[in-house]
Amino acid sequence: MKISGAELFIKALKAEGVKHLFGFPGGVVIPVFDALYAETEIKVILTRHEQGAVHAADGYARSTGKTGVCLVTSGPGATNTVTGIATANFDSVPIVCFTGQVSRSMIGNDAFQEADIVGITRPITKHNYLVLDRKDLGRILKEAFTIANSGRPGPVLVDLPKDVILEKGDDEYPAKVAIRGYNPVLKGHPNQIKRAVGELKKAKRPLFYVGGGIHIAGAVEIFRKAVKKTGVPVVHSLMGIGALPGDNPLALGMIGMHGTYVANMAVTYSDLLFGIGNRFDDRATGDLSKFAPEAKIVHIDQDPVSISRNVPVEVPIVGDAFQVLEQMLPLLEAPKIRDWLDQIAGWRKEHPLEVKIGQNTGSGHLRPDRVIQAICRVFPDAIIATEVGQNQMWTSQFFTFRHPRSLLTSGGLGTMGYGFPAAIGAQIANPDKRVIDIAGDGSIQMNIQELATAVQNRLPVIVAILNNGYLGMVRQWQELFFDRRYSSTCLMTGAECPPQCRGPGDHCPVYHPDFVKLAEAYGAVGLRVMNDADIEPALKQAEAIKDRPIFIDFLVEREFNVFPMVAPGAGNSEMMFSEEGES
Ligand SMILES: Cc1ncc(C[n+]2csc(CCOP(=O)(O)OP(=O)(O)O)c2C)c(N)n1
Ligand SMILES: [Mg+2]
Repeated sequence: MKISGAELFIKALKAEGVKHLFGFPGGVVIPVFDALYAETEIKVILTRHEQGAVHAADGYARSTGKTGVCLVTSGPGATNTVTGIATANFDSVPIVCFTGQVSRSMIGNDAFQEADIVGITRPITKHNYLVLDRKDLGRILKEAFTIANSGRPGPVLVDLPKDVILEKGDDEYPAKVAIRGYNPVLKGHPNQIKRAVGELKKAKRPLFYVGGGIHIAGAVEIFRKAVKKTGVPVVHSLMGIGALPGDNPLALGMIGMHGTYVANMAVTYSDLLFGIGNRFDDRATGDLSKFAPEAKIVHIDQDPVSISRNVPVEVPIVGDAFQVLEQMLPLLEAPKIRDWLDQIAGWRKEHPLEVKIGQNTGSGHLRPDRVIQAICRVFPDAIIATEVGQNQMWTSQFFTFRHPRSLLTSGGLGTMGYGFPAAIGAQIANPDKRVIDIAGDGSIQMNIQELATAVQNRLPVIVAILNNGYLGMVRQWQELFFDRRYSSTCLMTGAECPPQCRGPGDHCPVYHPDFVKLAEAYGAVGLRVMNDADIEPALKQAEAIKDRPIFIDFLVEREFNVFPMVAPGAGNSEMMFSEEGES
């Protein structure tokens, strides 16, 4: 039977089990949206910006492991996806992004709304395609879904010229494709596995160091078994959060720039660092010459390119983290590490990451750490998204994550504006869970238009804005390294401000925008919290609302910093700590 390209597209989505598609229409993709018009199996979620569509597909994918799908038009629609695609690429998130393209005869003519999106996204996709022949469409669609969610997952872009969308052709959608040169290795090499097990057994100061790959591979449960069997303590990167419940005694926390003292000390003095699904990224390693100087390194990773890229690895194991751990588990033995565990307990006591009650810094504003701890008490099992900046780091420090895939955060690219649309995608994928975006007042404004998407779809996403009136993380760097010259980081600036302001004071204008009114204008609920005593009641009020998004504007202390901090260029053990009164 002959069907149009658009009809084959719908057939492919159904065959792939796609239930939700995040999109935004435009001229060349009208026929595709038309084919979706009467569809009941696939629900189209109309976002208000293409960046929102990609982040929503990303949040959908990260929270479930399923492939997120989006569809946008050519030209500006396509270019608006770039940040979302780069975000997903950096964090290995499976997405298939469909873009419309001008008709084949117009490509290269500077046609209306033409953009070379395949050229633009080549370095930020796992793979991308421009479909130039209708007879290739079925195969390309199958390849796109296969590549996105196998091996090390990532975004795949498929650019669909308008005339290919319209052209009638065969209706075949292959059940399987063999892709030349693409064969992800899943099982680890048995000899390497034996070597790794041997190193772990004889180590005196071993550490597991896990990254996002452990969630992607669905390896959290088996990893927890490995930890139980060996008694080896665990540190993680930002993306590895949730691999071990944060309150497990062997969980030392995050390493790197805003890692815990105990994790950074342990990594510095370890003699065996056993990496699983991590990248040895610079935010985690600090100065490489001072990173784990005494450690032998074992590294399990799906992507051979990640191995020995930043640090030399003694025992490389290419493979899927789940499958490798499955091979390894029966062989693992517990090393004798009593002294090491005692030393770690000592570090933990020296600088605990805890908040001292009753130490407001004087301005009467809330402490962000307490807000996050309250969110954790009221919603211990929620899926948490974050924006980027201090809000993100405080969340990693003060929310106790217990479940895999429960933190959605832009780790590699650090994309402000990611959290809210990602939370929307996660809420659609997980209607029975509570999804909370812990946001900064700067970041939330980058995709604020998605409030309309959340209201329209009756999504009870909670957005907890840690409103400090600053692009706080940049302001923190200015405070610490640029003599408090707060250049372009205050979000409250008005005509009444002194030139070259160096901090908040009586002169500050009122907050703007008014997030409560803004939420209400969209048909959401807006709450404002200014006192400690009101934090939990506001969260409980939000908990009771199930049919609308809720913005909670937490007015936090304006100049509160994230500590400990490894200054840029320093080694992980060279941490800066807070001033008096902060923890
Ligand atoms: C799209 C984008 N632009 C700029 C930055 C640089 N940046 C990192 S953190 C930050 C401040 C974020 O401010 P806010 O959202 O208020 O969070 P806070 O640090 O105050 O919690 C900025 C500007 C970024 N990460 N992403
Ligand atoms: Mg801020």
